Amino acid sequence: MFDDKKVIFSGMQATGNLTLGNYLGALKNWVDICEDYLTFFCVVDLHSITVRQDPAELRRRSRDLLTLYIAAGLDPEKNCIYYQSHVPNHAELGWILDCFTYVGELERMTQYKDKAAKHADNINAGLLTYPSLMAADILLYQAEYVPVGADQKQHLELARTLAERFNNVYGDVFTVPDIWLGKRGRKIMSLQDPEKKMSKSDENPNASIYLMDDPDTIRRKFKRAVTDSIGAVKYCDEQPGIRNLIDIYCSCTGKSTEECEKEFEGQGYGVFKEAVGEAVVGVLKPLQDRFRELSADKDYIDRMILQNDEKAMYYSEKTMRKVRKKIGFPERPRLK
Ligand code: ATP
Ligand code: LTN
Repeated sequence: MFDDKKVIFSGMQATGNLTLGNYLGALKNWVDICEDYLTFFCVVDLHSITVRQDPAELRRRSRDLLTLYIAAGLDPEKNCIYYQSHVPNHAELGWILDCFTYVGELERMTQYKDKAAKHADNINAGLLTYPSLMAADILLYQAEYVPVGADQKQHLELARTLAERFNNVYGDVFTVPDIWLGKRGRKIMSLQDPEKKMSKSDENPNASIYLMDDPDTIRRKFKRAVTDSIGAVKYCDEQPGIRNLIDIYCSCTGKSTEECEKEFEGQGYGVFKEAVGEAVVGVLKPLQDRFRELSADKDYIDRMILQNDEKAMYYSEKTMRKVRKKIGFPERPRLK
């Protein structure tokens, strides 16, 4: 809580091309819920370097991601949209929380295990301590709610544990955050293997819809989406491919599962897949147009970056002053 307003914090990494999963699981929810809260939406570039990055590419992608937040409908005059690396308090609190996190807790994280297996030649300490930095991001702004996809649940639980652990030693310093899962789109699955989540690092380009895919590519990918031989548009466990397509369709159109099942009753998968493709094009096309427009307006984006850096510094510094004092770091002397 700051200024009598509840706080929302979330972030995304600027690595790889964003997918429909990132949009429906996270970004779209941010836009839907941001009203009435004090909000911070961060491009978490410190997190990105746990995996080796090309510098020019990282810089470009980070800028694109920040622009995309705005293109998706987050007004940067109202929502604090900024780069993590511009606010050193993230790194400082990250270190402090490292000292309150047990190695065993970090080694249990499934994302760590997955990434360590994938990058066996670079299992660096940052990959392991990633979740305490993520906790720092959230606790720095006293966030009540963190809108993310279901895959981030384990990290959020650690953030809660660390807030409680710290508060038990030093009194009430941090707000204990809650995960905010959207009603739909919590876990969008791969179009080629509906048992796997849609991921920007999937090697098969047909498995994911990228936010910048052109309309024909989107239509084609849905046409090729893996379904089953049952032949009915029904939301059930036996039909994971169809269930995923229903989730996507409802998420993009605002319709309910029942409405969708009814709409496509007695119709083949071809008609349904085409409709899902059109629904996604209808959502992504305006986003892409707005993105291109904004990208061309360099001054506007630069101004928003500077303005929001200050805002993020202002609020995070409030928390950090308290933390430094509680821990026992010496105050900066003031000369008379
Ligand atoms: P990678 O696959 O490379 O690990 P990612 O696609 O999971 O990356 P992240 O940057 O880790 O992307 O996630 C950004 C946000 O998008 C998070 O809130 C995450 O929960 C959400 N998200 C990612 N994939 C999905 C998905 N398939 N369905 C719903 N939400 C998702
Ligand atoms: N780990 C998150 C990205 C992230 C984040 C955060 C999300 C870093 N810090 C703080 C919410 C709040 C992911 O999506 N991979």
